[in-house]
Amino acid sequence: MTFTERPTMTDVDAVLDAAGLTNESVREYVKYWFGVTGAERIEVVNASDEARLTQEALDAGELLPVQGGRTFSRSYLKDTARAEERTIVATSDEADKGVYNNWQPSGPAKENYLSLVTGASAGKTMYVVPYLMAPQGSPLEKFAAGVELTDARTVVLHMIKMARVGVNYINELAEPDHFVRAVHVTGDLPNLGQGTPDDKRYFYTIADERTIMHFGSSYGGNALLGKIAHGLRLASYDGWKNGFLVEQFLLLGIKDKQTGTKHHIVGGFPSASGKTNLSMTLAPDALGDRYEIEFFGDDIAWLWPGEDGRLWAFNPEFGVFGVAKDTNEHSNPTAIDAIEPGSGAIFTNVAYNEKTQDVWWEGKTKNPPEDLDGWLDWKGNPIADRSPEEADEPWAHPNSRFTTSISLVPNASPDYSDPAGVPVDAIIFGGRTRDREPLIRAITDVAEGVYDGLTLGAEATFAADGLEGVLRYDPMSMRPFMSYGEGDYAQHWLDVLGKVTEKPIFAHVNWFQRDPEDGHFLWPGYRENVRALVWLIEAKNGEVKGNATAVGVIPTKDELLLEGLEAEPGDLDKLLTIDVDRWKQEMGYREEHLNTFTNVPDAIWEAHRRVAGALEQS
Ligand code: OXD
Ligand code: MN
Repeated sequence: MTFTERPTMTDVDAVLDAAGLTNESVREYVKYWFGVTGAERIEVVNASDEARLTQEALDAGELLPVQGGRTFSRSYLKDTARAEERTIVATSDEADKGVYNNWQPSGPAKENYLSLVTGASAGKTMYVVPYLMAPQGSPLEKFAAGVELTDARTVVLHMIKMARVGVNYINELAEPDHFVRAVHVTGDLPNLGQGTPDDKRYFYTIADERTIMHFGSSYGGNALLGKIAHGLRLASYDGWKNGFLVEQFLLLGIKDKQTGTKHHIVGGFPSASGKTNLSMTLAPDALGDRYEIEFFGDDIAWLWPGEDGRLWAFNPEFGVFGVAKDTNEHSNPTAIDAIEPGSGAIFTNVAYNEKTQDVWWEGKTKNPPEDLDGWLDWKGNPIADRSPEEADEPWAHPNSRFTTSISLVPNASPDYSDPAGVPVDAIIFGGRTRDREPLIRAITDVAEGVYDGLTLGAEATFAADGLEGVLRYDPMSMRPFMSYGEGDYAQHWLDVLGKVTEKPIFAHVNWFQRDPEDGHFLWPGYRENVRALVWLIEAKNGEVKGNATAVGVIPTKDELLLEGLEAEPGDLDKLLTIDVDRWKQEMGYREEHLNTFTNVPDAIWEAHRRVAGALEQS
């Protein structure tokens, strides 16, 4: 039920009644923000509204049709990625301030937000999107319920794919007031001064009040509040206070078809280090008779110590919001299947052909389509009209995305929605690095594993961003999502794992090592990466011994399953050794990095000194 004139509060009650939204706390919250934002209409959303809302968005020109019942949206051209410098964690306690969380006191933050959004949704519909960031019935369900209020229909459509959406998820909360209040107001995008000193965008997480207040974007992590603002940033604060971990981790399973056993791996990778591709991978053909990879999630894991003494995990998301660039049959065949005609996928900021209703992005095929007729770049400009100077500009935005449902990924695990979660056998980290990091090094000591996660980093993507050989550190791949101090975060990791009696094994992986002479990649990557993961599981189970080094245990060549692998034997030798001098240099950078944090636990410094001492002796 919608209104053409701004409804009175009585009418709002009628809308909420008609939608069957009975949770009194939610109703109050909805009415309060409806009053503040000045929206003209109000609508409560369930997942079953997807087809109707899609049609409305197509009719309104917010979405364009893509062959096979899929859709395409183009965002405002200065609104194409998360704005980390505009993202703020606010609480009432200054002790929550960290290096990365842009902490502010919550009082002024809330006041500023109110002034920004008062009347800012005039003329628009306020969509009420009740959601759950967990499989229903999970032990962490209490922390997973939320209600996003948004004035953007495309945001609603993304939320329906990315989260479990519906009134049923919030009507019967054990504690009716215990839900995340997630307010999203788009604002007047062409007049927000993006990137100028007068930038009006503010993305606040009021962590200790479980409230999210975002203004000034309708893109991705800035706007799909269930995913990043709640599912990662706010939930990690909840986890700190309530004994669980929330990380930007993939989650996958390896099934051994011979023995019938399953093992589960979670892992953190800084951006552009292949996390989505790894999470959705298949076993290499040569190992396919023996192993099957099951997909659970490409971006977020919640982890907790179970009563059985193991570490358990689930993916709180319901969909995949993947970077389109370089997604193709070779790099990520299961993603390609999940966005085929009939999938209902939504593409954002890719290149679009207005005549054939096709989409394209860099790396989808080796070369762009030859016939330029109808092709528009992500900004909507015809490719055929480009001047010679513009010829090399990408067709798609580098952060263009596809959005699809986990259930459409062909190797989605039958257990991905199991409320019990799955037990975790291994925790891996992997930043893109051209040297120093071997293919895989396993770490059994928990403090050394946590230390390794805290010193995770990747090479700056462009040489100009940083010094050659110096990493951009991204602890546990949580740098943009840290909600409290890094030292406390490290201690929390130690505390949670301290409760786990069957410890997962840690490992650091690197698929990107290059030959120092000619720069070629030493490892073929993609599906072949599964070989390193199988070795890791065998190492955890004591089936292989490897070679001990100062920085962890590295596989011997015989232990890796190499059947069908196309790699130079010499390359493999380089991948399975440690460059001690480079490592010693790295230890100095690590020390500087850890010194930027306060309250780093002694156990972490001891781990650092142990590794440094072992390197000195190698
Ligand atoms: C991200 C994402 O921004 O997953 O990290 O979308
Ligand atoms: Mn992510």
